[in-house]
Amino acid sequence: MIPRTFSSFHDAYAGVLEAITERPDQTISTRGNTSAELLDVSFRISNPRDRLPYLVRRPVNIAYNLAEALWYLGGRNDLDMIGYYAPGMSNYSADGHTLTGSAYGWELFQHGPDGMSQWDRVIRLLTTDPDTKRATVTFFRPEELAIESNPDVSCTIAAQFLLRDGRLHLTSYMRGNDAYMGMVSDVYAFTFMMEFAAAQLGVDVGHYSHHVGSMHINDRDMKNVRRLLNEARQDGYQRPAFDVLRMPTASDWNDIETVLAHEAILRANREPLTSAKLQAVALGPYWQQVLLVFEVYRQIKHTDAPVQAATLAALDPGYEWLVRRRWANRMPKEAE
Ligand code: 5HM
Repeated sequence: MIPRTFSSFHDAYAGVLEAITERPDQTISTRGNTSAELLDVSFRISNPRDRLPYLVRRPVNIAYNLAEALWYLGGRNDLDMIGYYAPGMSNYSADGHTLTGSAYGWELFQHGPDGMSQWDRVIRLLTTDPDTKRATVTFFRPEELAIESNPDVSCTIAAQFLLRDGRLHLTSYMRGNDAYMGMVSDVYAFTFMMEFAAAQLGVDVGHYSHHVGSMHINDRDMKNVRRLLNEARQDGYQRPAFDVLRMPTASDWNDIETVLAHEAILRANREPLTSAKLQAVALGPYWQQVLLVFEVYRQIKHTDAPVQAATLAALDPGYEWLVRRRWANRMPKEAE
């Protein structure tokens, strides 16, 4: 059995991967993928800010994780932004320009006939009726299955905010989740948005719960998963420890808009983010760090040179750890 509660996603990740590799319910083969599958997987993370795995065998693309969370918060569905961080996303786009099922932000922030979005309504509900059981947003739409060979059917069915004892919890419900790849970015983005919602409500962050009907590992990833588990399960293993970043409670939509505006400049390679420019941006240190990650990614995507030592030196230690390992071949010579 997978333990019900983990303190961090790092621990949950290894626990879920181990359970699927060691005790899968069955092997499935659907839409060109053969996978080991475990049904009805649920776990809770007691500290949702501790939302990243720190594994040398799988240094996550932190630029992608941040970009996806912001792409959602920006209410977007364009392939331009998300495809820059994950070129493979183009396979999910039916028209080559937009995403449908994966564009969770589009579902969250579209305005309905009442002039409000799903997000607006749950924030209002939680404000007026804090004990509500109704603060639910839905992503999966029945029509998605009516489209023949739809490349992008929403994997997340719904998510529910629960405000209890002054803390905001989030529970998400997914029909299917790729435990090796998709789960990392899904948990990252959902917990990031939950922290932003808590800031809007002026309450503490509670716990995050993840419920999945079909949790699976694709056969093509199995070798990497076993190597990763060898790392996490070796005798005396201790995960790298970093101070968990806390989104400032005063964060608001201006921060999101400012970050997205600068992200677009960096993505288009219009202007590098020098330290003088960063200091002039109207953002606090937490959000400046996000831009620094995007600057690292700009240097990687738009130049052939090693990432600048000064940019790395300005990064938060946890981000730096990930960047150095993810793009080891792009680090400056004096790097460790
Ligand atoms: O055949 P199906 O539509 O389930 O294929 C999509 C697969 O992408 C999911 O089963 C899951 O393995 C992965 N996925 C994920 O893990 C996709 C999305 C996009 O909504 C996601 N997480 N957020």
